[in-house]
Amino acid sequence: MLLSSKKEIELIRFKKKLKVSFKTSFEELNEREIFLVKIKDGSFEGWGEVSSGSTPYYSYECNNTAEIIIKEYLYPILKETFDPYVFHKKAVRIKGHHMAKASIEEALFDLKAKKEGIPLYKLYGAKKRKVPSGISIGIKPTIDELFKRIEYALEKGYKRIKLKIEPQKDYEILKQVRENYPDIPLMVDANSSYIPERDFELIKSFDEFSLIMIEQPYYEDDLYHHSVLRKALKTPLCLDESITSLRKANEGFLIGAFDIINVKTGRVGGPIEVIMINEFSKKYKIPLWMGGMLESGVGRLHNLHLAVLSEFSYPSDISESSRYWDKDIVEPEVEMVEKGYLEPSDTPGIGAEVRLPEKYFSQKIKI
Ligand code: OSB
Ligand code: MG
Repeated sequence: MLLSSKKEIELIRFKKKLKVSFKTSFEELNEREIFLVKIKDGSFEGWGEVSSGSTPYYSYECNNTAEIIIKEYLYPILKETFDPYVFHKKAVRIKGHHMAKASIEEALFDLKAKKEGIPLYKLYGAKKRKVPSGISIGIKPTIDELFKRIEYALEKGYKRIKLKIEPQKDYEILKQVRENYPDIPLMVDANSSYIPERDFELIKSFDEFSLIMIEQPYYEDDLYHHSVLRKALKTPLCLDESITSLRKANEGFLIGAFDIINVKTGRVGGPIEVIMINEFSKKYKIPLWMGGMLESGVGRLHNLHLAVLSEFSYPSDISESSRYWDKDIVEPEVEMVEKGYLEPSDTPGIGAEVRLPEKYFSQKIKI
């Protein structure tokens, strides 16, 4: 009896080596710091992931800020409730820190789904279907290394290839890629590294490459210049960093700042906000797709259960476990169910067991 009433939150951090280094316009990573939260209620365990990574270079959040927010401000809410909907409402008061909030909300939903014996996607009211899987390729030092990576992606059956770009590492590279691969489904992601006053014409020149979309060229807090660019571009414009909530999706829609949204569970603050953005997008016919943050299997499985929501149409950035790690921490690992497609499983919750590495840093807090 005593044991089964045991409530606890555990914060787990460890470094994990990436199989292939990943360079974006903001950093180069050879390993990723994984930050998991586990919430225990009796014999049930819910898992969530802080998707920020260790640096505040993608957005202002990082694992250290998330740890403070969880311990100082989210833990007190957990003392009041384990209901993810009530938790969400009470956490609204905390400004920003969406990745911290999302990790707890994910763990609470995983816990709830496991208690009810159903997979997460059912709890979200989604229908199971196959989600087309895409891959994000980092900036490479040579064109041959980039071609090798493109060959890998094509061989594995990924439904679209996203190339990371930054000023100077863009036009010539894209030209060579298109000369060698004229027909592959291709897009680019600039991670807010272009400057409106300087790079407007340069970005417009990418129109000649028949890209599916251009993702986040300008600063994350600049919806206005994206709306100016969108009107001048033939290629659809997709926003990632800028869309931090349903409110921002609405604001961006009203001023015509994007055609497509890359939805990330962490960036928007958790599953409930993702579901609200899905409803909004249904109403205004905005295409969505599920992004990624190089999460471990825990975060990616959460993303996968949300990627089956109705408005998610373009291939996701959820790739197989083997694209990131020698061995993922979930069992079974994330694998394609058919060439180029992923599908959430019907096992309760995220649908996998978590296998932590031998060494990790852990803090347990009784609730
Ligand atoms: O901008 O989409 C991004 C990874 C880390 C931070 C930002 C981004 C990315 C990716 C990789 O593009 C997506 C993934 O495979 O998880
Ligand atoms: Mg992006």
